[in-house]
Amino acid sequence: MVLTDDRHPPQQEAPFDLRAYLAEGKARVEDALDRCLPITYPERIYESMRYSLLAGGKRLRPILCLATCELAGGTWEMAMPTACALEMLHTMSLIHDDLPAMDNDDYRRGKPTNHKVYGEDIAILAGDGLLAYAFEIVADTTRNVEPQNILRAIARLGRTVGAAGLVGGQVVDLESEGKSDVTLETLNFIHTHKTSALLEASVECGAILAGAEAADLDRLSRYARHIGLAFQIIDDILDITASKEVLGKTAGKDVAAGKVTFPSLLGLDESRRRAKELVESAKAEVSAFGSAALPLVAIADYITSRNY
Ligand code: GRG
Repeated sequence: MVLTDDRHPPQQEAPFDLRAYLAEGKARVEDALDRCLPITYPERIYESMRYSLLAGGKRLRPILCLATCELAGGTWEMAMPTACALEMLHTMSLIHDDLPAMDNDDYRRGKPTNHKVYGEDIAILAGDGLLAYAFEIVADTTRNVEPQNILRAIARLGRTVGAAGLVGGQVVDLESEGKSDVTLETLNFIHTHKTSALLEASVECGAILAGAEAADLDRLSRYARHIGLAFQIIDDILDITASKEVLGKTAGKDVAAGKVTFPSLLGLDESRRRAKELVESAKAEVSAFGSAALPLVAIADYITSRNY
């Protein structure tokens, strides 16, 4: 069944309480993450994995996955293992990104980075442990979902973190370091692969698990691509305008490293304008879902209004 219905004009919407929605999503995801990764022998690696996984963060990726599963006719329970997997993959990428061989950062989610606490060797392994566990948890604990849809979600996650996604984006980012002639096209490649890819997978996996039709999935993919790029543009802006205390990570790193970013290429005002334009395009994509898309519409707006 295609979920959109263009025959009816949009109804007057009831106000949607995004703050309560995000708080509930975050609490449910954090409870599931806490329960799925108990400390066992060898304790140090589990402690290191839990240190970063349970360090906070907005939990935007898992919440998007829960939201699209519900939009497509499923439940939060059906999507919770995949939501946890997305947060594990995201956390893994942050741990590895912060390593001295990559971005070399000391501070993340308001705390010292994983390698600062556990050492580089354990931090690498904590990332690896989270990467592997993400796939195990989806395959092992997903309930009330068609097996072929679980397989599709697993494949979607694999494509997202590999060379076609996060790894590829990170490689081009590393290659671009210290270069002043990085083009907007290259910057778009980096951002769509490093950042948008996981947000896109979050949106798509929820809908895949609920068995969404191809046309609905396409619409959701386009929504995700727009919010993913907007998210990274705002990230670039916040690196310049926000403080370390608010961000929970080192501020001003891009400028200090001479990194080419959206604000460095286009200026702050034009970058903000582009992010807003992308958010409007994202909202337009999901408007045909009517009130079922209220969480996605509100999350799109939140992306440009967030301050961390
Ligand atoms: C090892 C398979 C493998 C992949 C890793 C290191 C790497 C390849 C990719 C780097 C990806 C990366 C760190 C992108 C930055 C994405 C980003 C904007 C992170 C900040 O996300 P928020 O603001 O953070 O949602 P919180 O803390 O709120 O979750």
